[in-house]
Amino acid sequence: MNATVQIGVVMGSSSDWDTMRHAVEILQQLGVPHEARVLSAHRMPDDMFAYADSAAGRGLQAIIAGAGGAAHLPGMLAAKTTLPVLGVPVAGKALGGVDSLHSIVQMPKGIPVATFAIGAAGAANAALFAVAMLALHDAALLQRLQAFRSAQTEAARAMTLPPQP
Ligand code: RP5
Repeated sequence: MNATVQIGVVMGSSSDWDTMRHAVEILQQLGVPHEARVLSAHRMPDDMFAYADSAAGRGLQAIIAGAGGAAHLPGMLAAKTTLPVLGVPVAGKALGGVDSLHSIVQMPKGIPVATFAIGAAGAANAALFAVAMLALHDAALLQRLQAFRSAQTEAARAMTLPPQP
């Protein structure tokens, strides 16, 4: 039997996957039950609302939503659910992701979206933030998060630079 999915990772297009896979990889690495799917605010609005309406009832604890351009997916999900929504701006070709960042971060008062950095770092950090929230009530997950941090610290300490002339 599958564990109850705790984190939903959704994105506006399959073209967002190369960015959003960084969130999924973190969740896989830290053993968080999750799901990932395309869910477009503009191309499939009814599906987006159905997803938001059913998310809490299915046991989800947060939704990570990535989109590019006129990136309405995170904000419209947040409008339809009280679950935490973590927004990831995906970089498009025309405006480099600043358009997506502004679309996601400038929410009206009352409907929050936690907005992360543009691109892969934002996707990974959204997943790490979701893990940190879940770890408040999951000691085993907290241990895995701490081990992840320790490994990252050791990797940084082991970094070297090219020989200097
Ligand atoms: C947005 O439009 C998606 O999130 C994607 O970033 C962007 C382009 O989508 P495609 O035309 O590549 O499907 O809705």
